[in-house]
Amino acid sequence: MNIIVTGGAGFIGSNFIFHMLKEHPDYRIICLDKLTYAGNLSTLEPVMDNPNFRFVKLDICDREGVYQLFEEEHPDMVVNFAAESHVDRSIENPEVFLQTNIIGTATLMDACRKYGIKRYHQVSTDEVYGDLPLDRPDLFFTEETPIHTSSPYSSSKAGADLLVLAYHRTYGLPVTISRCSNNYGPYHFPEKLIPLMIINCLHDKPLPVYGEGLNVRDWLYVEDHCRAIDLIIHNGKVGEVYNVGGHNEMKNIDIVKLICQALGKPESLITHVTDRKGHDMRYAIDPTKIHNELGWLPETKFADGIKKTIQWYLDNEDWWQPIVSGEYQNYYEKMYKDR
Ligand code: NAD
Ligand code: TDX
Repeated sequence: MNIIVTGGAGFIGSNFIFHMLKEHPDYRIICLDKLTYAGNLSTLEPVMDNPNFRFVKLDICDREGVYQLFEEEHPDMVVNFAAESHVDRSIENPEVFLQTNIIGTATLMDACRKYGIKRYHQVSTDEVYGDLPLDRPDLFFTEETPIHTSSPYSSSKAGADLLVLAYHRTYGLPVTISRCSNNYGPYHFPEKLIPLMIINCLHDKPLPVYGEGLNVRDWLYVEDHCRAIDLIIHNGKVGEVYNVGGHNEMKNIDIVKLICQALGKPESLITHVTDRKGHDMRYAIDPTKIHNELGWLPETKFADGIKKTIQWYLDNEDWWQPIVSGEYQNYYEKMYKDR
């Protein structure tokens, strides 16, 4: 089995590559990644010498390059993680989100149509469903929940999802889509909530909580997401959407307090800053379908996952220090200085 994994130098894509090479040692994995600010080649160092792994620096919007790679590799499957993924950046500059997340998805699927494919899998997000109110804990996102997006990021992901389903209906492309809740774990880029709070804590820097910090996210350990995608690409039904989440809802402020406590830092570091524009209130996934059809259940409890994640950042300063001391500082200054 030859699988092209796009966006494999990012957070979830790299964890997925490690998972696949371990669980399916006879598969060949070709990682296609543009290496944007969020892509990090050093993440893939542990597998670079694996004869069943190849890295190719390429933009998923580069039609010629993508077609050439298909001619060289004859992939059986494509799993598309490549995306601009940060909501705050999409609020500052939507255009690159439309380009990569929508045009890039179409380019990959055109290659799949031209050369033939057993499966195209789109890694999507629960953010396509918009948000749920805090006072209705009985409500969850199911696969039938209408698409109702809030940010340029989620709108671009929703646009891609609609296109994926259209390629299935119009051209018969064998597609599946997974819509997962917030992931956390090793190799999470430091601009996102959990790694940002861990690293700021370690530097005794203020911990910028948007608004009151009452927004709720449904956190899933990244390895559980990778297992879900592995199951969907092998056993999922073509043309179907699968929600992935572990019923682990937490308020942002509680996550930040927990990180302070785990690192022995005072809660006085917490600084409430101006809220995110259009900030989604609550995400909560109903994972009944993937459980009933594919037998998937999350394995890592949040209490264990967050401990492992904090320990990983303590043990892997070599990975995150070069990131936070480079261009990231300009980003941080721009996003947080006058907030
Ligand atoms: P990330 O930002 O850490 O990684 C994205 C990767 O894609 C990077 O390696 C980057 O270099 C690459 N990339 C960006 N533009 C590209 C392009 N034009 N061509 C080729 N490569 C390109 O993102 P992540 O958090 O790992 O998310 C991966 C996927 O999962 C995304 O599609 C995202 O929407 C989805 N998702 C993420 C979460 C989450 O909590 N992080 C939750 C649900 C779904
Ligand atoms: O400094 C911060 N302070 C803060 O309060 C940051 C970076 C975030 N937040 C809040 C905003 C959100 O309510 O924390 C919550 C989580 O924020 P992010 O880590 O930016 O994630 P989110 O916006 O929920 O989106 C993530 O999950 C869904 C991923 O980035 C998306 O790619 C995925 O689709």
